[in-house]
Amino acid sequence: AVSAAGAQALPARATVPAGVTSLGAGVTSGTTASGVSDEFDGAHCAVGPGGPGSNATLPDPFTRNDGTRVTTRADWECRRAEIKKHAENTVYGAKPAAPQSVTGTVSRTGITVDVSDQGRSASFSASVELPSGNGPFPAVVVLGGFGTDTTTIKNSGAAVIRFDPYVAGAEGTGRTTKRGAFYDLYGSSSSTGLLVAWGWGVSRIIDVIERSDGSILRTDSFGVTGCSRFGKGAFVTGAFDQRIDLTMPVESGTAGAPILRGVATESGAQPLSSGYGEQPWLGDAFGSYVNNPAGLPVDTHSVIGMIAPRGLFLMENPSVDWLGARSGSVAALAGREIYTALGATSNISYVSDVADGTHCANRSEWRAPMEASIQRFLLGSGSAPGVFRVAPSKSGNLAEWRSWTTPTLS
Ligand code: MCU
Repeated sequence: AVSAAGAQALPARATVPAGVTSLGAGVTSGTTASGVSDEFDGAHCAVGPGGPGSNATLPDPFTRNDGTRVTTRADWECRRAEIKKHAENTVYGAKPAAPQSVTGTVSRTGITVDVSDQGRSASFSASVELPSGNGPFPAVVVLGGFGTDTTTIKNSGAAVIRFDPYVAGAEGTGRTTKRGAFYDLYGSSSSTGLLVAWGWGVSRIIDVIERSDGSILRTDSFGVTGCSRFGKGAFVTGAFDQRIDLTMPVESGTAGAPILRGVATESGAQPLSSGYGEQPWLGDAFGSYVNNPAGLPVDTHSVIGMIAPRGLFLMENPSVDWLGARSGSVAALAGREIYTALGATSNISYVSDVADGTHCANRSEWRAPMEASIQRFLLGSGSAPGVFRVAPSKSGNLAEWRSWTTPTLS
């Protein structure tokens, strides 16, 4: 039912008993285009202790904590759960299980979210821009107000949801004085960094849409994008919510897609100390790795593996050294090995051979792959672009960064 204000009122979300996947029983929206209906499909996986030892090159994403290697595609679900735990513990901080209650409204112009968990609550909103034509439309959440080609998103047939990440996690705070909706619920000294807090905000927007009647926005088809610091946010948002069918980080730099081990030595790239210290984007635990990235049990190629085999289109700018595009290309090359093992090589695209060197410019080179990605992963038509074009000036060599091979998974 649509109220006088044009917004659909949503039923309160049931409290989820411990051990039950948050959006399981009672949710009628079915699986997303990516085939996963949950924010996280590995809640049932037993994640044991252990992990790779210190390694100057990229840890083998296919070797489990217990030292065995994955052999089937089905194994990836629980290997992914191990990677997620390592990534939370050492890089980003933990993303809490879905909150006890999420309600809100979806209208043709905006979304409201009311969330509460363990006696604390917060509210926020985002604006909606619909494309032309008849809905319901898939939606791409655009983090932040700059550097995203929203015209191409709408021309491709998807709605744009403009979300200000700072309402979920503000910049300009110390690590024990964090602010925003996420920290209203989980505490101002939460050790979770802003990137996960931003992704948590997107996940709650998805909760509201998923529970709406689906007449304006589709309940099962979501993308995320953003540029620069919001490219970091888009990357992490896509990794930590498997309902997102398409992740499109733009010029994300250190703490985004580029391998952390790489930006530590790449000439001119933002150093890890700066990526950690400029804003509390990363979790507090990363402080121990700023001068020791070799000690990390994961790197961003593993985070790409959290997104795999869902749609991913990485966009980078080779003209600004600070953005670490060479390390970005290594992340994409190594991450693509995981897509290949899962039989989905063409679901990852990478384009950095762009002419305009302006940070966060709209680029003609990205238009066609973005359109094709939206059509394939959000609308289910056409084929995955599978483009991989690396700027020669910032082309990394995967062989220098790994000692593992890519298994053939049954
Ligand atoms: C690439 O993203 C960041 C970068 O990490 C920061 O060092 C710089 O201050 O801001 C960039 C950004 O978000 O630019 C809009």
